[in-house]
Amino acid sequence: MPSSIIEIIGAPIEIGTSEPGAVMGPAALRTAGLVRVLQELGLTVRDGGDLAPGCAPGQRDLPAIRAWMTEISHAVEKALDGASLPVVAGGDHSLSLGSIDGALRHCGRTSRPLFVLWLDAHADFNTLETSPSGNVHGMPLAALCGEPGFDKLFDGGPRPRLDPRRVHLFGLRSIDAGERAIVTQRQVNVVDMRTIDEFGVVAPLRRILDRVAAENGHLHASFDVDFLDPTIAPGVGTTVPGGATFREAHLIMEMLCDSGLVGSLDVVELNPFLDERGRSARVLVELVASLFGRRIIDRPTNVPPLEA
Ligand code: 4U7
Ligand code: MN
Ligand code: MN
Ligand code: MN
Repeated sequence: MPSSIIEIIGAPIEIGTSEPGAVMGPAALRTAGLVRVLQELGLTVRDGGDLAPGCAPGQRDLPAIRAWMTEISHAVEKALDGASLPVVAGGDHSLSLGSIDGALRHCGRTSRPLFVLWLDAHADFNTLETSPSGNVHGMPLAALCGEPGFDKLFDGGPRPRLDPRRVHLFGLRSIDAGERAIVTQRQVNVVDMRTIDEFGVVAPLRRILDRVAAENGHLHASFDVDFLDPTIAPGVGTTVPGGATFREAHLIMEMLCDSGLVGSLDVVELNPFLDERGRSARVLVELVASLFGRRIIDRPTNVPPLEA
């Protein structure tokens, strides 16, 4: 890992979704042991608690979105500037507007290209025009990549743009017609579930990691709970059948860990109100632990290692 200091940033928002409950996500992740498992790995964890921009609780208008995104962006940028690794605990996926904006600002100053690994059933590439729902959690990538119409979501002033060709959607299995056209036109990279069925997760992920490493990039991983199959993670508002298994997700986390490339992370869309006895929160904490170095044993055998 690039940094052994993890900074937990709670972003209890559900401003981008019509399904109430995601606001409880950060609390559920902490209850499931997010901080403790990382400390047990020997990492230094700073939990600054939940962000609280000065808008009223439950406020859902544009000024509230702007206030949250500015706050999240600043927190992520500051953590990265201080050589910590920010983990933004959501909260719905609109929070990535802030977290990736912050990572872009940091990367601009360090002259490293930002890559995004978007682990999600959805593309989240709708614009205000193409969105069938009007929910902002289905739009963050379009907004970050500079599709038109989004300026009102951000505070004024110049803002860095995410290069869509450095975005890697992974686990895709639900895409709307309008966003499909944009994803294709902007040459966004896609590893959909069909690809994972055919090749597994290892080969497609290795290609992505090799690319990031070759360009000395900063990798921002954005983990939407609905990337996982609903049978293992029911606690999310937008379940789609046919998602990643526990073993696939776990292996992805271990490969990300081994790569040492992940510089920032979102854990989003957990909806404890829809969860079953904390199952989804617990699975997420297990996966985060694997991403940050938990392994079964360091050297599993004394015969020569197997080659994949
Ligand atoms: B999530 C949807 F129409 N595409 O835009 C939309 F299917 O952050 C769903 O990935 C978006 O969970 C899901 O509303 C957003 C819909
Ligand atoms: Mn850095
Ligand atoms: Mn999402
Ligand atoms: Mn999703």
